[in-house]
Amino acid sequence: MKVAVVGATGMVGEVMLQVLKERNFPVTELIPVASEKSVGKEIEWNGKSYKVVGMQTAIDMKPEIALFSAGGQTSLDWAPKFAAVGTTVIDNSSAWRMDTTKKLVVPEINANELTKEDKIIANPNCSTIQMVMALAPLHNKYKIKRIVVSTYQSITGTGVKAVQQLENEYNGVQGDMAYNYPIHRNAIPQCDVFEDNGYTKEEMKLVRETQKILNDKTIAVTATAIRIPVVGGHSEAVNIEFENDFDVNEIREILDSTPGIKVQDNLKTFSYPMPIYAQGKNEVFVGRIRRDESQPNTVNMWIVADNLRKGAATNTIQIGEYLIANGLV
Ligand code: 11C
Repeated sequence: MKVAVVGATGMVGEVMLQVLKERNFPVTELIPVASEKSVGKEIEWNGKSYKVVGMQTAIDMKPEIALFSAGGQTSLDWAPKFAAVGTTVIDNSSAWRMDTTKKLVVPEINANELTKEDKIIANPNCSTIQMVMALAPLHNKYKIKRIVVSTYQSITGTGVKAVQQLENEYNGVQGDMAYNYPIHRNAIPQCDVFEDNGYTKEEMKLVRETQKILNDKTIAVTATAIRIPVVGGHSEAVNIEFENDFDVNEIREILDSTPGIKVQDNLKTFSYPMPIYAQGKNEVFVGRIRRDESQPNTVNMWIVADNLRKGAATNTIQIGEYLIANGLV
């Protein structure tokens, strides 16, 4: 496969290149693509050196697959141009996720919706992916009525400027701010911009994308998204009310046997997921699974994943793997 990585020099782009290599993605020709200021730069990948090219050059090379992580506007402007030359675009931005003509895919859940005609495929938001990974098998078994989620999100979700801000504050150095406030020793109750209803975009992504991926608009979701000074991944405290009753051990068994999920839930050994250990891993980690004793048919759990991996690069590449395995590209 001729594979373009659009946004190759960005934070997610770099992880995409790493994951492509780790998973032996069948790349015959790699096309690293970035904005004009990075064009001509050399990058090393899998023992070879590649020159970064611009968008139009990449389109002229007609890649079979383009993995996009270059922001929403870039994707709106350029993904259709790749699609027009026959490239299948898998896009990591929010640009196409809620477009009713585009699929929003977590391969373990709904890759079977994909067809050869899908030329622009949307990758969900990181905080949504890790949550629905744990919820989908439970929804199938017990039917979810309502989800209350609070997130504790890594600064890597904001990008390299935020990582720099934390480092500067930690080292007592003045520098550019990615956030309106200090992030070191802080928790900021704002991820992304506010919508008219008083929720942030990140919170509303958890509502809308969950309903779309689980293909059920009746699921009620309410979210609070918090940025914390952590780099390894996003954590989520999730309260789930089902239509039907459940057994907590059965929930553990269902999650444990779901591909892509690892249950870490042993109180005797203080085993529970944490971002410091999720960093660099492709799985979604689930623990602190316990019945909500305040109301019927309700469970609490703690879900952690590396937002740059399963939340972004790994999920995008898994979509590509599915397309190839099923002859859809
Ligand atoms: C964050 N979830 O951690 C965001 C980053 O819609 O793809 C990714 C934004 C997106 O702030």
